[in-house]
Amino acid sequence: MPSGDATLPGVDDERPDQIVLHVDMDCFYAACERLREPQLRGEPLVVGMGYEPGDDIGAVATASYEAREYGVESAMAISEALDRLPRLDEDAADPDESAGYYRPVDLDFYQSVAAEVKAILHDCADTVREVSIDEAYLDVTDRTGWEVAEGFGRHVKNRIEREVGVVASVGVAPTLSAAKVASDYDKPDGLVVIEPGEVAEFFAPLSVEEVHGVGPVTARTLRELGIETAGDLAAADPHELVDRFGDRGRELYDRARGADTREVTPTGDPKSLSRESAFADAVEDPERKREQVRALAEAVATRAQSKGALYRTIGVKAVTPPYDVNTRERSLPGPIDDADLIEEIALELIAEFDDDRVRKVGVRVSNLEFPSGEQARLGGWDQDTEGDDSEAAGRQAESTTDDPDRSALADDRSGQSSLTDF
Ligand code: DCP
Ligand code: MG
Repeated sequence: MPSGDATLPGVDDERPDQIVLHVDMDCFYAACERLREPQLRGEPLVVGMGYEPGDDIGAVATASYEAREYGVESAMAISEALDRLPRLDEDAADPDESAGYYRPVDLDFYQSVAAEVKAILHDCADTVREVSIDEAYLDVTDRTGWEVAEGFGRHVKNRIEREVGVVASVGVAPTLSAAKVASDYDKPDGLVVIEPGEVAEFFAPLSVEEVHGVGPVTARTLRELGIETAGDLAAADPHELVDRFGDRGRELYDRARGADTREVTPTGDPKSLSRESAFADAVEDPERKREQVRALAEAVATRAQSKGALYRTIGVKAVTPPYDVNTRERSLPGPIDDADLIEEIALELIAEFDDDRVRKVGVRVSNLEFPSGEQARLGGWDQDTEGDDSEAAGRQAESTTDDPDRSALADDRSGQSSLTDF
């Protein structure tokens, strides 16, 4: 829920009761290649997607940190990478010092390595949220304490390195977004702990791009407003940000202050499915609200059906100015899959707000069941991470992934999308 203006930066919105560990492997595909070709250790190494040995087609999937020194970056064309870092003639008697190794992507192998890492992570925490092939959040609240959190982080890092042979960067913090920033802060081979109460302070000097949800377009606009750092963003007038960016402005402001009340939810079955949508201006006309609710109800029903989900609870959300989030829900005697009923109940529930000015409406189904067991198989180490569907709630249009972090990259394209939980 959005925090009030009176909240001290970061303090009340953190969850000091929660210890989150974020793990992100260093130059993961390159690290995997080095497992089977140890002679590549310490060398500039580029792993190319759609790359064939000896060719100059494809794009860089990742580059070792040695290759990054030459300006080679993920997603760069291989031809461009070759301009910056020529391919080493591996048969030459006298190898060129300023050339590098190139290897094609072998996803099956990387997935087998990722599975070994994943097994260790599950051993180190009860709740693990896998967000991509090389990245996961762990809730380690019950496994450690703040006094010894650094040691715990080191233990996880050491186990991965010793048992699998690849290096992870680890961040420990009271929130998911801070843990992610922490793991990235001292890459490669990083271990950074941000303690409760220190998140806003830690964020302050970081550039705005580091704030969860700020893409290049938003960053440019923020710079035009004189906002360069997360600290500038945290100190900005939230109303001005809302005028400029809609609801997202408020969310970015909250994130810059370190506010993040999300919990680590396991990969796999979502707890709820929701869709929400903001009006350009607050709307009073009940018919316009109903129209929006009908569309959202249909979208949620379709979504639930595609996931094989039955639901027992149907809810709506109405955000009234300035930022009051009102939710209403109704539970049914048993689990159902009935699009008409979602619409009917959602319309009944939203009627309570007929006379209110409403900035945003949402529809949600919860108390989910997956009778076919389909979902459990879908939730994997890779991109299909629906565990916390709330993050996807703001994006009415389907995007390629519901992973909170990756989806945030798309924010610049999604206009008035919302990162808020519902
Ligand atoms: N990847 C890809 N294409 C991209 C980005 C990443 O194929 N545009 C693949 C290759 C990476 C892996 O995903 O090895 C993990 O992505 P990361 O963003 O975590 O990048 P790395 O692990 O390679 O490097 P870092 O040390 O910065 O985490
Ligand atoms: Mg990585």
